[in-house]
Amino acid sequence: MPAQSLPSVSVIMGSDSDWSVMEEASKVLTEFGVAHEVEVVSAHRTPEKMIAFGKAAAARGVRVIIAGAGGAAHLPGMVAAVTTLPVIGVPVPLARLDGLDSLLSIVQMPAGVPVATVSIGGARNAGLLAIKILATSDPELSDALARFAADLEASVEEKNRALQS
Ligand code: RP5
Repeated sequence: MPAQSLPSVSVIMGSDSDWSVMEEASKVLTEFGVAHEVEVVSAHRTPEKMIAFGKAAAARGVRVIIAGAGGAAHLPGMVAAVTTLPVIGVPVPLARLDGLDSLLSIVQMPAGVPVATVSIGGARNAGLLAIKILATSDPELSDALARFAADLEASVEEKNRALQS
């Protein structure tokens, strides 16, 4: 496999049912040309896979892990416990409790094992945060983020002008 196609970001989720939320992370990574992988890894249903995955990720060249889960959302925290890589947690909203359960399961990590938690369903921001982490050592990605921010600002002003007219 050529070096440039090795995934820098790993997007994992507790179930394939999380994909409708988590695909927003994959989409923004693709927009920025960031090589990434997508995998279902369940803290409860495939615990041994989860530990092996977390322990091997850094050695495979992964630099950031985005982990989404819903309900009793233990995946981000458990993966963070077995890797030195930064882990970004995405609380996936389920049919009940509107994702508050997922948020609280992910955000209240004990001291020493951080997970950077985004908003409920905030997979796109998780992708952007992963890109920002990679951009600290990648000037091209940093430039792309600056252009992205300028476009965002311009789009707000455009909407503002439409409102005035
Ligand atoms: C969690 O259980 C998954 O992350 C998912 O959000 C939730 C429900 O999974 P399924 O029953 O839809 O497979 O571990």
